[in-house]
Amino acid sequence: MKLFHAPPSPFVRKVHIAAIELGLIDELELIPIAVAPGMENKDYAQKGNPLRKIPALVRTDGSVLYDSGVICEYLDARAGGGRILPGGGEARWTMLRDHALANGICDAAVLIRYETWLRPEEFRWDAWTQDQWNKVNTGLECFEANPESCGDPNPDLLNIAQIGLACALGYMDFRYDERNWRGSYPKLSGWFAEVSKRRSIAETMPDAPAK
Ligand SMILES: N[C@@H](CCC(=O)N[C@@H](CS)C(=O)NCC(=O)O)C(=O)O
Repeated sequence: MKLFHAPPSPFVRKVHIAAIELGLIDELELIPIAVAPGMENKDYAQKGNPLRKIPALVRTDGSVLYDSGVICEYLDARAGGGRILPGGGEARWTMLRDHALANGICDAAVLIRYETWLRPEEFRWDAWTQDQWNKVNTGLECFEANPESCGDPNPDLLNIAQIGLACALGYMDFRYDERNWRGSYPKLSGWFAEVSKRRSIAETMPDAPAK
């Protein structure tokens, strides 16, 4: 299978981590691609994701899956099912909700990056950016206040919500280190320190500054 990939993307990283956790990483070929709003990427729009967003997964039969949550569910099913998210029951809904919260934090953080890096300075909208920061903060506050949503940082397998949260915190470190999120969220800080010792997290650090 081929995974369209860029190390800085928290969404791509989520799939990468899930593949390592599930023991499927050797089945994935990482195809580097640069994406950003405004880049045409016509070929990728045809062969990958028509929305030109990453990740997209090309399966062995040539069919394509996106977005990151769908790909993670597919990998889970391929690894037997019920491994990084429960196959059913109340626990599944709670975990999908927590995953959506982590994903929303990533969405807001990535949009801020586009606003402050890509958009010409004269068109920037400060109130909008502050609103996105508010979403990041209230999302992180929710995890900080609900340790059960973060879960055990040393499980046999990370679950999809934990993977999403680790990607959100990793993206904060990568793009917004100066904001020192650890000072505001001490429980998340301790949780992330433990989780970061895992192979899946350590090997997928977004260390390349260019997108
Ligand atoms: N909901 C999507 C979000 C993917 C996403 O926004 N990826 C960013 C990279 S971090 C992207 O492809 N941006 C390019 C664009 O918006 O044109 C997912 O979970 O896969």
